[in-house]
Amino acid sequence: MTTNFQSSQKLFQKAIQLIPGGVNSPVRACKSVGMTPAFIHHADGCTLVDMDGNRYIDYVGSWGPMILGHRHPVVIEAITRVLERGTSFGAPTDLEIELAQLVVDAVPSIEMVRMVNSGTEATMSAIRLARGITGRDIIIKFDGCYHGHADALLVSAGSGIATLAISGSPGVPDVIAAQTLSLTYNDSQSFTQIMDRMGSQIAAVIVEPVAGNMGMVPATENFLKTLRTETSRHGSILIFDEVMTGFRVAYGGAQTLYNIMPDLTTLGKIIGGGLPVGAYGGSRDFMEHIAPQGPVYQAGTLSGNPLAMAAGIATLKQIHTPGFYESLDTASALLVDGLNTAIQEAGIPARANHVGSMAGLFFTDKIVRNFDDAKTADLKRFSNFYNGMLNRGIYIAPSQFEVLFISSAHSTSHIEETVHAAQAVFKGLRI
Ligand code: KE4
Repeated sequence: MTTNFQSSQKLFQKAIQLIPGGVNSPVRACKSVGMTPAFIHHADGCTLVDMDGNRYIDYVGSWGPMILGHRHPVVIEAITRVLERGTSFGAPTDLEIELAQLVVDAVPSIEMVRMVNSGTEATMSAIRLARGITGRDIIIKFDGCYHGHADALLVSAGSGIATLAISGSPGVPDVIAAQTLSLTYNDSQSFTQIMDRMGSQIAAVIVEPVAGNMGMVPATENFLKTLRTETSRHGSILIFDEVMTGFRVAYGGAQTLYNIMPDLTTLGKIIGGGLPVGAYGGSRDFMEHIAPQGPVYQAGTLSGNPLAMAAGIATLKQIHTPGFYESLDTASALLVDGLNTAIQEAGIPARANHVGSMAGLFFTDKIVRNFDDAKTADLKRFSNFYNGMLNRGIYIAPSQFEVLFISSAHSTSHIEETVHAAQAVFKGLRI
């Protein structure tokens, strides 16, 4: 049982004097679950330790990058080795070629790739490239999907926007927001109707192939096939935002699970192994539009940073080993089956699911297919679940509209301990 948060609370009081909301990313503030955040001292494997010495089994995994768990030896060794060469040169290195080659070999729709420093930069750049190639302005996204905080994409977004129950953001000019249509996820019919009406004006359609920012909501195969067919028909660019799903749900990303090839793919999280990396890639023909080869501008001081490249290379090499994803899937199924059994025993309206090592838990008895379904979840009950689990040493995302990540560091006993804690907490959530 977690005993005290005194050090974290003292630090939070200092942090809010200096940093907006005391955090450098809103969802970390734990506002939606009525908490102040635990300040983390260190991590190892699947365990986090906060500043008060409380230990947690970690299912946030830095919001996705830590598929190997924290401080995996091969990652630490790679960073340490490259550190001997320096930290940043602002010039090309062999390491960027090595990571680019790993990405090109892994992701079937990518022939060329540009490294950036975050998922936001990746999606923002992919949208600019799509607009540059097509000469069109309007883009389509889907309610509840989150693609980072670029102006064009903060419309009806998921993740922190959904968590804070805000529709978009002040500061995004109406003229910019007006260029973004946000439609219903998994609704092929409404998408087709819009494309029939204005497909020739659509620069790009961007989608999370397995949504992880409204909770975990997989796309139906029919929906993704419709996006592919309609964008091809109208000359629009299809972008799979695989910042979360890339190398997570499969080594080649969700596009290899569905066998549907987007025109552009955005990546992040796992390819940086815990250091800041994003990337966008696609066919040579498309990517050669990017400066300095082509006219579409995009740049970054720390893009391709040697330490981040080293962490990404080590991570991808380590996860591209026989049986890695199968064992992750087994562990994830053990967790989800355990949670669903505990839910049934407690008789509460909730449901867990997973795609590979991305798991979701909704406090609603509806089958969740889109953001409106997700919003039927009982947020108070989620908040009580969150607090109960944290007090039992289980660290999940402080939002109903996020997912749980399982790493190769989560052993069967960690999963069993998690299910045991959930059994106790679910019982306390009975109506
Ligand atoms: P970043 O700019 O945060 O690196 O990536 C933005 C992004 C883009 N696309 C997808 C599918 C994403 O999930 C994200 C970021 N994910 C959130 C968690 N749901 C990051 C956590 C946070 O905002 O602090």
